[in-house]
Order: sequence, then C-alpha cells, then structure tokens
Amino acid sequence: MKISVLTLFPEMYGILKESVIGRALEAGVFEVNVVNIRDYSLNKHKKCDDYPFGGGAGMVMTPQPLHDCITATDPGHQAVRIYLSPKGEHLNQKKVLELSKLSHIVLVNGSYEGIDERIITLDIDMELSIGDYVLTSGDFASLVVINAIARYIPGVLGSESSTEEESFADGRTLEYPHYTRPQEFMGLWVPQVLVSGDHKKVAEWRKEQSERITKERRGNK
Ligand code: 4FL
Repeated sequence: MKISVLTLFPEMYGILKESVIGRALEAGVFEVNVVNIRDYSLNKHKKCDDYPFGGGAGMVMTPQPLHDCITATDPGHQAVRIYLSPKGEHLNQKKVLELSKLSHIVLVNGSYEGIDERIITLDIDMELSIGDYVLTSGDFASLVVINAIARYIPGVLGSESSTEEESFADGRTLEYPHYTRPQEFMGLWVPQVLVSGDHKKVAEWRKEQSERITKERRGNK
C-alpha cells in the first residue's frame, strides 16, 4: 500500500517517523510519499494561491500547481484521489477498512479557503471529512486518515494489539473498560470478576459493559 500526500507543508508529516507508524515505514510494510505542491508551481515566485473571483475573505489555491502535482504523482489515474474537505463524506471505521485495501491513494490537501473547484471536477474521486469542524489545512485530517488506515495494514500493529477486538471493529460497538495493576488505586478497586480467573464470566462482563456504554453514549442504535 502506498499513500501519496500532496501538501504545501511537507514538514508536518515528520510526525510519521515516530512510534508504531515510524517503525512500519522503516520496515517497508507500507509507504508514504510526501509531495510538495509548491514544487509544481510554474509561477516565478512559486505562488500557489490567489484572490477568489467574486470577492470574499481568504485565498484560494490555484489550479495549475495542483493539477500538475496530481498528474505527476498519479499518471494514468491508477490511484484513488481524495480531497480532504469539511464538505466531504464523513470518515468512519468501515471507510477506513475499505481504503486500507487499495494499492495507492493520493491525499490532496487544501489550505487557505480551499482549492479551485475545477480541480475537484477534473482530478478528484472523493471528498472526505474527518468531522464537522474547520482546520487550518487538510493536512491535520490527512494525518488522521493515514494513521487510521495504517492500523489495518498487516505488520503495522504488533501481535499484542488487534483491529478485530476493539471499539468500532463493527463500526458501532464501543469498548469495555480496561484495568491493569495495581488492584487498588486511590481507593478504587479493579472489578472482582476480572481477577476471578473465570474466563466465561469475564467475557460476559465485558460484553455487558460494551453494550451499556454504547447505549449510554451513542443511543440505542
Ligand atoms: C478537512 C476539516 C477534513 C475536516 C480546513 C481544511 C477539513 C479541513 N475534515 N478544514 N480542511
């Protein structure tokens, strides 16, 4: 699996060198290809934005650098090209799993007030939102998407963690509470059933807790 990220802020992706994702990239389990959109600007000052036609606040990313950058990154349109946008389809765990099965995805990041609409028409397959709030750039959303997808790539998570037995494994049910040592902390005790050694009782307790928490926090869906 290869993820190409098209951005005006390539340094933001330095964070991917850290921790679990960093180790997986090092091991070649998957690949992240960070591309600087500015390198494709034909403007003498490498400008990538301009004032919006019709007026209004903020700047809009111009089509030429984006179009050339997308075309150079994905010649022949083999990849699924995604524009991160508050107007996009909402990301969820089911969508993450689907994306993790693709061989190449291109994440296109706008900043300022957005990108020229003709790029979406000409070059983009899907607009994706990570939630109903506004960021300073799509790059924060791209980092979320990359991280969520990476967890499904074989060899990224250690054998001690699993993508099957967790919150949202079914896209719906929330996880039960977790406890570790010590058995008592600040007067609070680990539920007796978890130290009973009765595996069947433990499984029943966890299922009840999951169902209770899901109902309380997400309604009876
Ligand atoms: C992208 C917000 C995806 C939520 C500003 C530029 C955004 C975003 N999901 N805010 N892109």
